[in-house]
Amino acid sequence: MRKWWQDIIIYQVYLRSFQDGNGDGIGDLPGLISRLDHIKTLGADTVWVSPHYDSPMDDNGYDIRDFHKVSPDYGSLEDFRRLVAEAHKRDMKIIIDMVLNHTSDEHPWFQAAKDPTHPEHGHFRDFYIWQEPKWEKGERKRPTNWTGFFGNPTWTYNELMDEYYLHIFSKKMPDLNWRNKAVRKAMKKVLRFWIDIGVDGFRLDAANHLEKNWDFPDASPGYEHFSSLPEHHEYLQELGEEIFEPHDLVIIGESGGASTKEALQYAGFDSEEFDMLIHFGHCWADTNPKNTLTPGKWAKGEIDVPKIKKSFARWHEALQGKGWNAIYWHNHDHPRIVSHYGDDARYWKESAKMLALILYLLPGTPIVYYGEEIGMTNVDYERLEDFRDVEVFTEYENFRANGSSHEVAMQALRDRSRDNARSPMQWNGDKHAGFSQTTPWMPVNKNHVHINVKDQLEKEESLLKVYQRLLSERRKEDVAHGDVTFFGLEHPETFNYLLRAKTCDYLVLANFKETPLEMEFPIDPSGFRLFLYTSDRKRAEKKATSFGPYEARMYKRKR
Ligand code: TEU
Ligand code: CA
Repeated sequence: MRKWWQDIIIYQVYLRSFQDGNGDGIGDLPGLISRLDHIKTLGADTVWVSPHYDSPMDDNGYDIRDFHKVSPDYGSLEDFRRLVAEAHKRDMKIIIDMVLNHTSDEHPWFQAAKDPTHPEHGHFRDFYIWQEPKWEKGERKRPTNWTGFFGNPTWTYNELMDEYYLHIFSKKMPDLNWRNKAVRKAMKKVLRFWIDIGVDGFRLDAANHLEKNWDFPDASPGYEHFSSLPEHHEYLQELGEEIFEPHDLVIIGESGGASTKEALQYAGFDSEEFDMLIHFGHCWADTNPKNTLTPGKWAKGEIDVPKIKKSFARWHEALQGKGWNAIYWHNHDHPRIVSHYGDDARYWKESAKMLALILYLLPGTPIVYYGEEIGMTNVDYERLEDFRDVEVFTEYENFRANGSSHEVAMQALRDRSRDNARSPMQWNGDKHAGFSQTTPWMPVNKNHVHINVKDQLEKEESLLKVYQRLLSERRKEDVAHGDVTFFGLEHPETFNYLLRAKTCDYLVLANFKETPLEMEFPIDPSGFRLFLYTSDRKRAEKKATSFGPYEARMYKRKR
């Protein structure tokens, strides 16, 4: 049976940077409402809004202080209700970001938990994860040597408690204890609150981290002790059964590093956990393990194109006919896709179009990240103080401690930091890019003078127009439910596939790299007409076998 969320096209909005509605330099709900029509014109019909809740903003709202309140930065509950109403009026849906794994340390639950004299301490203490210090040679030590996702130790000492609390993200984001039934009950209440307001679904943040290994063994960084442990599925099933299933919601779970072994458990049609999954299988296919100065995701290396293709192919295969895939290039935790997998200088336009063409004719539910449709690039900041992300500052210190120079550390931030994808939306070429009347909370990219929505709406050949065409084509031909055959998964440069849609077939051929390429057509191209392309039309039309830098073509054949 077909579900409504199989036919949606999602647009992810990073609220803080999308549109300032009241002139304080911060994106907000009224601003978003005023831009719903842009999203609709693009061809998307569902908005995933990053956390809008009251928060001290240590991690831009992923640190929630009050689940039932809208951050004054973003507006009021009234504004939120208006967003839902305005979206529904346009036949659009609203998905909100829900953080289950942790709260802010300023949340009343944690305030009570950390203070033995608080009247409700008894009830709230075990909402979080406390451990006694380890003592070594008379010195107080952390319970384990784990490192969290922002590059810092996962334990912070609390004097009142004389114990450490666990936080796999920043120290202002204590982890909730999902083994505690009262926590699960409290979070269900939160979910119901927003369902009653009328949201159409949730994107569940960091959903595979809910369970921890309470033996607390030493391990560095130790991710395996707080990621993807079997019990987290039980918590998600409980939520699914009691909350998600009875309401006709769409649930998108974020489960970084999830393997296809878990595909059906998460996103199978019979599963009660998610409807679709965000797993990042194709997102960091260009790391360099030899780089010890700025290691891990920070180490930029050669792009492994087969790895990207195989991830799409593997997930497609795992869920085909049995579950549902989300398709996306990136989100607010990654570099901008054109800078990351394309080229944001000489071949900006070609590579951005190539990336769009190869992604948006794949089956599943697409998620377009704001600014992707105009080819927004990584930030151009020269100074550390232009960055905003909590992670940037711990990691900068780590890089310096590893021995990297200031310049090397800064380059790693410009290449890989999450701030790359969080700069203000580039609506036009004005001083603040049409994002705000005043200096934005985070500097706009200088390239907004030539990369912006206004300009691309006026130009027939723009990237934005390609997005519009692709998304409308997808809808018309029911590509979400199409059948894909990948070609040449081992080939280091091509990205080729055939998509069988409702009434026609699409042949997508691409050179993923800058170096020109000779490529044989993987199937007989007779009957196919060129439909979308990134460069020289004449050459492409002739079905030439030579592909220029980042050249991609999409051919179409009626069946
Ligand atoms: O990110 C989650 C996240 O980064 C990890 O859960 C991920 O699984 C890990 O890197 C393994 O690859 C989400 C949000 O998207 C992010 O912006 C927040 O900072 C974070 O949760 C904390 O709420
Ligand atoms: Ca504002």
